[in-house]
Amino acid sequence: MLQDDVGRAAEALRAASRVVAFTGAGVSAESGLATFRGAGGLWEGARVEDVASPDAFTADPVRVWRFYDQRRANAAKVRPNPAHMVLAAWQERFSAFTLVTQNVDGLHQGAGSRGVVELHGSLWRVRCTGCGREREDRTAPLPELPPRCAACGAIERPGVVWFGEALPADGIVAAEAAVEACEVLVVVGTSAVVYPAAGLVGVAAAAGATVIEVNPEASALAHLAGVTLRGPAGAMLPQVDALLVGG
Ligand code: BV8
Ligand code: ZN
Repeated sequence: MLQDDVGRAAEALRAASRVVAFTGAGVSAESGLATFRGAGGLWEGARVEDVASPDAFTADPVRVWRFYDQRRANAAKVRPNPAHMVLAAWQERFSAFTLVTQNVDGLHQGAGSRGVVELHGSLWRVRCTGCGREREDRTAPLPELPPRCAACGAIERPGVVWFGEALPADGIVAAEAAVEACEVLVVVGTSAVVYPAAGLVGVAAAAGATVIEVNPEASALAHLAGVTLRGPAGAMLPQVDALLVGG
C-alpha cells in the first residue's frame, strides 16, 4: 500500500546522513515540461536522439537551434514544482546531500538547489564551436539562429551533452563519488535508459545503498529499488518530507 511505501522511504531517509537524488525529465513534468519518452520523444516527427546529436547540428544548425530555442522558451515560462522544492530543502536536512540531474532545464537551481551536478549540461549555457568560449544566456527566444560568438564570429551551440558526446568529466566523477558513498539514492522521474548516467543507480545499489524509485511507471532499473513510490514526484516527495519534518 502506497502509504506504507512512503513510510518506508521516510524511515530509510531518517536513518541516513549521506543522500543522493538522481533526477530526470519526470521531475519537471508537473511544472509543465514535456518528458522525452513519455511524449513519444518526438520533435517535428523526428526522434530526439536524431535532433540532439552533433551530426544533426552539423547538417542543419538552424533546425537543431529551433528545437533548443523552443525548449528554452518553454522552460523560461514554467516554475519549479513541489518536487524541486523538497529536493532543494533536503540540502539542509541531510549532512551530505548531492543532487545529480540529467535535466537541462535549470529548474532545480530555480528551486534553490546549489551545487547541482548537471550531467547533460544546460539549456541556459551556449558554447562557441570556434573558440570554445562558453557563456550563460537566458534570452528566449534568441534574436537570431544560430547565435554567433562575439569574440570570434563562429556559430555557437547549445551547452548540452548530445548523444555520442562525452559527459563532463568533473560531473561524472563527482556523481560517482557521491553515489558510491551514499546510504540512500532517490531516483526521481527518469526512465533510466540513457548511459552512462543511468549507470549511477547500479553503482549505488552495488555499494549497498537503499534505492528509492519515485516514478508513476517502472523505470528500466526498477528492480534495483528497495522502496518504490509509484506516483508523481510532486505528490510523493512532499509526503515523504512531511514524515521527515514530523520526526
Ligand atoms: C556517450 C541532453 C560516449 C540534451 C541528453 C546502447 C546501449 C547503451 C547505451 C547506448 C547505446 N547506444 C548509444 C548509447 C549511448 C547513449 C545512450 O545511452 N543512448 C540511449 C538512448 C540508449 N548515451 C550517449 O550517447 C551519452 N554519451 O555515451 O558518449 C563517449 C564516451 C567518451 C567519449 C566520447 C563519447 C550521452 C547521453 C546524453 C544525451 N543527452 N540530453 C537534451 O536534453 O536535449 S539525454 C536525454 O535523455 C535527456 O538529458 C534526459 O534527461 C535523458 C534521460 O531521459 P529521462 O530524463 O529519463 O526522461 P524520459 O522522458 O526518458 O523519462 C521520464 C520519466 O519520468 C519516465 O520514466 C516517466 O514515467 C517519469 N515521469 C513522468 N511524469 C512524472 C515522472 N516521474 C515522476 N513524476 C512525474 N510527474
Ligand atoms: Zn568564438
